[in-house]
Amino acid sequence: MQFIFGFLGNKLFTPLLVLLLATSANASSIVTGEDGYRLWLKYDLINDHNKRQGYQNQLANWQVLGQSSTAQVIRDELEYAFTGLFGKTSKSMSIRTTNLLVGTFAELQKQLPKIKLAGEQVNAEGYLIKQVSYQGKKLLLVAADTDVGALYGTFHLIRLVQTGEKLADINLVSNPKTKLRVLNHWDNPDRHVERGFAGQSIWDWHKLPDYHYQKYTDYARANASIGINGTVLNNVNANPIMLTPAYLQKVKALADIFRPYGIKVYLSVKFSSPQSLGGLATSDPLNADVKHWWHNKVDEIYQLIPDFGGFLVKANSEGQPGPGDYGRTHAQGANMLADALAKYNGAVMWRAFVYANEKNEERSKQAYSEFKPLDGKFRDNVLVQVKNGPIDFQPREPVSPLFGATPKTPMMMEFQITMEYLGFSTHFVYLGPMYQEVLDTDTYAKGQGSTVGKVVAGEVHPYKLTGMAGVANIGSDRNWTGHIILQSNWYVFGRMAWDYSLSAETIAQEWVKMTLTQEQAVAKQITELMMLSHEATVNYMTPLGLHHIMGTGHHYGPAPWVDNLGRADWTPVYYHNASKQGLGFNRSPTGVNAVEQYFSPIKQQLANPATTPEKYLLWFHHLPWDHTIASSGRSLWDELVHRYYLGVEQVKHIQQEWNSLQAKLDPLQFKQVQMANNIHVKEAIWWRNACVLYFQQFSNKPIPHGLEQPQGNLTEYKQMQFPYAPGQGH
Ligand code: BDP
Repeated sequence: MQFIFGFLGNKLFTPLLVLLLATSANASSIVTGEDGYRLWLKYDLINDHNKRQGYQNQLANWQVLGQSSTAQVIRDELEYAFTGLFGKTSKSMSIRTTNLLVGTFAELQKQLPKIKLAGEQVNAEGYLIKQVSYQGKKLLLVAADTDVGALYGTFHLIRLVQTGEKLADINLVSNPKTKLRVLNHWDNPDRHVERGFAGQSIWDWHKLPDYHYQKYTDYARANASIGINGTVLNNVNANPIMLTPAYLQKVKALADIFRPYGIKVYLSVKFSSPQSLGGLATSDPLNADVKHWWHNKVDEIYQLIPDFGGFLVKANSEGQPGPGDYGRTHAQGANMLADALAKYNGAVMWRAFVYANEKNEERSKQAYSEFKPLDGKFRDNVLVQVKNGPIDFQPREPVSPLFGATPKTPMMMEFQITMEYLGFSTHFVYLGPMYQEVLDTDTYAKGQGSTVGKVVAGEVHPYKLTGMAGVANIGSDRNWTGHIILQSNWYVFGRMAWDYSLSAETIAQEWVKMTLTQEQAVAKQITELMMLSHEATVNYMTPLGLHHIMGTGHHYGPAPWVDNLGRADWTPVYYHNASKQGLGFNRSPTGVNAVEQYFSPIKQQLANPATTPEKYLLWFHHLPWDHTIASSGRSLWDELVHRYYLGVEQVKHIQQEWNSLQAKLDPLQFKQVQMANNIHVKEAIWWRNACVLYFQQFSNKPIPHGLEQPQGNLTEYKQMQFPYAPGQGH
């Protein structure tokens, strides 16, 4: 990267970089192998002969009970999976020759009246996997209340085989801990994906409703395999065209494909649709014509899609219309839609990502101030969907104070899976540790142990509806997510939405074994890299609680110097607040007092730099450059620089370790990740150099002893422009 700067001065950067990478690539051979399309559902032959034989003896003669389309999906998946994993499989016709039986409790009990199954432990989407003795032989059962539960159980069983787990004497029950486990696609009708870095939208709206890509079915399979049961097809910055009759036909086509996989479709709606589509003079939620319009629209949708999930709404946020335009509250807006959806059991997911300039309140506090007073004012079929942190999907944020603060209103988690603030799709970043950090955070809402995971699952306050949403990283790229490692983020989101208590490491291990290698030692090595990767990214981007210092608009690369945008609270300088005196945002009681929104003892802990976790230090405090960092004894300046350098070393470590695995990995998978890693290292160095040089102007202190001087020149870093960076909003 430095080399390129030498040439470029203030010219545009991207095209030349691409050219250099292309000409330096090894063009002499065709690389074949796994291109990533099959995701974690690869089902390659199990290499270890004994293991393969063992599974085959236990499973290869199987039977799926029931006639529904979901039962057929289970049959198809078992046939496909076992043929791949074992080399052959056979559907069994009679119970005497069957060693794996899948079905609902009702169907299973008909076949096996003498066997007692603990069906009461299983909820509507859960399942039981159990080995029983039947007529002198072992029989493995996958049993559920519903066909979809049986499908989830089947995928669990296949996962156990893919990851080499033992099946003998298995007896497990699994129930999802949250009810709505949905992806949010920020996809526009023109196929541009806002904050998408994996090509275009996978939805080809133009060819729908008639043309059905295989990818739609494989998308449904992948989601069902991790328990995702809903998808919001379009961007929260919604285009009202989605609600027109022609587009609803397209939505119906997708809903029909997804239904057998237990996946409901939802739509993001624009609050002003009664005006733009219905020709009304207003979209005031208390206006009778407006209500009527929405009721009719909802009726029209359910005529086509009887199991339609409901609406996601971004209102009065970043220029979107909303009830506030008429002096109404978020609750009044949400309830009007909820009333229209209620008779069909549809839900409203109303976003809490709101911050208004006029309020003159610090941005991190606004969502809480707006929604906390509305607790108890929402209908039963409304969830408030809040981002994990109080600002905006930064590489690291403390949790939003809304979690736990609304005993009567379900807070639905919104995680970002797509890499908007994390280096797009060339950075090797596994988000499991970040999700786990958030879900394990104790809110103290009802005393110790009231973790965010439990709040979201309705275990702290008993919510009727619960949910978790993930902003999808999926696009038209052959490997779905632009980078093979980033598939793991889709995967871990689904697994944690099912069960917030699963560990990021366990999930990474599963994913690696299913996606990259059957070799234990290799899987362990890659898992370690994945577990390191998020912290590494925080280190070279935003260590010690820094935030919002990315490039303007596209959010690509460092830009801590930007100070001239439409609103102060869009600019990096507002957030890092660097001066000759020090660095950081004072959100303690001596500053904007954002800490007051947390429960005790968190608010007291965060009020004091000495008791604030170092990872959030500069989020909550403005500290002098010579402030001593407890864990290292270094000054703030030295620690900051050390962390920037550490981040780069960690990324280089990931790069080197990955390269050392060449002989062990599929050539195409290896190469794709290798190329991305090379970009990742360059960009981590870019981040480090630009940020260190920038902050040094204020600290006026030398680079700590033992660290190389940052290369490059701040003026050149500042002049870099990326007008064609992908994923921007428009
Ligand atoms: C921001 C994104 C913007 C989204 C917004 C949102 O930059 O594209 O529209 O979040 O979540 O992070 O509504």
